[in-house]
Amino acid sequence: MENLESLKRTILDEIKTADSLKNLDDIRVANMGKKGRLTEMMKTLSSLSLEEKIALGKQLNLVKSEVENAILAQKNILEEKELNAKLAAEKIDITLPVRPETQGRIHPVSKIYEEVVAIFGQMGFDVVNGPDIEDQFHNFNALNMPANHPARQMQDTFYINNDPSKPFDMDQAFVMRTHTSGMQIRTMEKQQPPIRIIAPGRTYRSDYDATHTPMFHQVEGLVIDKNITMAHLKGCLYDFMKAFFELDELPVRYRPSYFPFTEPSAEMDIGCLKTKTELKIGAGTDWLEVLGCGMVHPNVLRAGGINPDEYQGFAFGLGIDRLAMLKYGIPDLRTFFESDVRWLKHYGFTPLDFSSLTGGLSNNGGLTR
Ligand code: 2NM
Repeated sequence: MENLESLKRTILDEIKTADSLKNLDDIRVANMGKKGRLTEMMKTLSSLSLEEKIALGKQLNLVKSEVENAILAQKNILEEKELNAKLAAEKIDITLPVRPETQGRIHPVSKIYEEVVAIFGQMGFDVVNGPDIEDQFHNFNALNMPANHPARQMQDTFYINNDPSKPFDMDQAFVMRTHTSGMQIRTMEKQQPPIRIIAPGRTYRSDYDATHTPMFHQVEGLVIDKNITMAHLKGCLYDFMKAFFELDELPVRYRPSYFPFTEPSAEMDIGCLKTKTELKIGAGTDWLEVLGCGMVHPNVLRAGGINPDEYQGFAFGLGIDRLAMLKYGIPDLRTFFESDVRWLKHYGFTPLDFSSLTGGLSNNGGLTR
């Protein structure tokens, strides 16, 4: 009995000082395993008298359960310790600011795109996207631009031979879309009014100088419902321009114009002051053209499957690249697409100043562009 009592104390001490789960398991095996100390003692019981067997057996079982409990308790302690050590080692300080050496920049075109989507999104417009390669029906015919319309000529439009096994056929050819209006037609085909969408994306025309590149970015908008008038067009675009240039007051004017797909058509100008070195928007005696717009031509509504006697709509188109040039004072459009990292570092934006109306639209906070 003395023996068992002191063995028990030794084992419990060993358990208490075990400093790893491995160490603890070794102790378990050394005492309760097949050849463990307590197991060996159990084996000796068979050689004892019945009375001794009962007495020592009882003692041994008590010791065994005491040891088992001690192992469990120590196991819990060690597991918790190991978990805490692991957590401490893997700790991430999420309060650390973004590394200042971040090199990536958001292109001004992407920035303006985000801003335009944020403003029209807030007004309740949905964004629709579509293919850069269009068929001529969606790019021209449905937009009241029949065959032989001047804008369809080779000089302006990139035509694509859509069947390489046959000679080029001007009538069957696809085109690189010259505007995103095809998406307005597709939307009308799918959905009856009310319609309120913007269609942003890349557009293509055969043109190249300081203010024209063969690929450029457009956002077009379309609103169709019962009793839509030119007053809705004017209010909507006025609100947009004020939000976009972040001005409470902005002089605007609409000049009569011509587009095949709208009647009447207009161009919108905003008031500005042009000096030798600067362009100040929102004040002064000069005017700056910012977009084209008009009431959707009845032929266009019909082509989209909408009855012009029941519904009216307005539409507009604006150039994202041109807006970026104006807002950030970038003089040459060609530099937008040269992928010069020094240019991007100068005119680009850090990824964290994303655009929302609640966050202050351009959200520069006077920091890095
Ligand atoms: C512009 C100017 C005026 C326009 C028209 C349409 C459609 F498909 F609804 F008829 N979409 N976009 C439009 C109208 C575009 O860009 C200068």
